[in-house]
Amino acid sequence: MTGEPGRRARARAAAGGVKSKALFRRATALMPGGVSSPVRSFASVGGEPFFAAAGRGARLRDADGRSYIDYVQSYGPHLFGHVPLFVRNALSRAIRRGTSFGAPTELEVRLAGRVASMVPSIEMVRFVSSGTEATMSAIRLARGATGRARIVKTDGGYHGHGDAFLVSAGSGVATLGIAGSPGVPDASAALTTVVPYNDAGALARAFESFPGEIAAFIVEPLAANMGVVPPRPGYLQAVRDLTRENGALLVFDEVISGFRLAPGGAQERYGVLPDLTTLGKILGGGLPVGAYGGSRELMSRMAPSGPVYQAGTLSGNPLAMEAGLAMLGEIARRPPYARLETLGARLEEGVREAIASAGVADRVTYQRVASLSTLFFAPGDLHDFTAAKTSDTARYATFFHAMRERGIFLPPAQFEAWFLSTAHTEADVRRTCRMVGESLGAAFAAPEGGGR
Ligand code: HOZ
Repeated sequence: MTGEPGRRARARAAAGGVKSKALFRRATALMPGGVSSPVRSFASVGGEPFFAAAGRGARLRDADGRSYIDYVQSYGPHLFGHVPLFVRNALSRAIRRGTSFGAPTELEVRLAGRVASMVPSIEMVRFVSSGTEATMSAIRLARGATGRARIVKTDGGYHGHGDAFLVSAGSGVATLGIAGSPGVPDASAALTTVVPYNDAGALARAFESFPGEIAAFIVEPLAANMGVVPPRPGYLQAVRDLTRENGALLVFDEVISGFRLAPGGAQERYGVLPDLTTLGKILGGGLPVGAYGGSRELMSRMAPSGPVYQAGTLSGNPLAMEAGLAMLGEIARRPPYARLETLGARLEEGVREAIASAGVADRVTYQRVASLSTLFFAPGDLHDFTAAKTSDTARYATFFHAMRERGIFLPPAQFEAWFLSTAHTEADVRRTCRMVGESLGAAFAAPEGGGR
């Protein structure tokens, strides 16, 4: 899929495609907000979403035939772009054998072996069907193993939509300005303590306030659901030491960072090992999958080896396992990290030049780690969610639409990451940087950002 929108195409894009509009009308009558996950609705940037028809490599085509350079990449699974050939081949092999069995398969054993050999802290793993399921289960295990009920998470940290995590959460929760969620019982929310990201002192104080009560501290080692906010030097080691000293487990949510920052994820990149790790996204190569893992001793507490219960009809689904094996196999055969770093550095350089040329360096910050980045409409180095939230989200909305009209699909929300894949080309990146320049102009032309 190619196609660079000229002025006419841009005008069409601004108006929204006819087919997407019709689909959205039907969808809103049948599904809440017309979507299966809130961020897709464009609720925080205004306007109507386009409907995806097909993806290939770095490109996404919408229902009206318009093509975008895609930096959403399904929010992370597509490390090699949409449907790389090796995933397609693996899936066509797998589907001939069956879609789900309710019995264990060799595929699970092979994928578990790969995960254990790649992720430094994992000896045993349990497969589930989503990142949310992985984090919910990891916390249940942490509570079961420690006999404690309280968990600590970070402000703006997002760990899926389990009750325990919908307290000061990032991602779609932050985007929609929802503090928590009706339906989460107070008694459940009361067991979650929130501390700022990148603040080990605050975690130390939480341990002082609740001595002997905290089962686990769960954290994205590289925060990517408040936009991309890297850990400060020493932060991850400090929380490792604090959890150990206080008899609590450290849970790294690597649903986004797993296999993306290094074969062993953020724990390999930063050299700090958690007790439990949650995985998803890349692990399933675009199919619904999640996993959690840790030491043999800890994981053996899960049923049926141990008493902590968790189960799933589609867990270890053979199609997802095949796609996962294909992804991790490709990572082992052709490690993508040097290429992603080169592309990421080019993108960063170009975006920084665009920011400087637009004369908005005092109002915009670009933060990047490897293939993950965010352009914040706020100044300075941002270290936590309080700082990230100072972003001018109305300007982000105008910027998002200006980029979309120019054929670049960014997350329709300020507090999400841009995802690069190995399928993006240098030309894609150059074009993106030019469009960033034009779109910053549009965003700052409007007195208050605008949105739609
Ligand atoms: N959990 C994804 C990363 N923030 C967003 C996907 C979604 O909420 O639909």
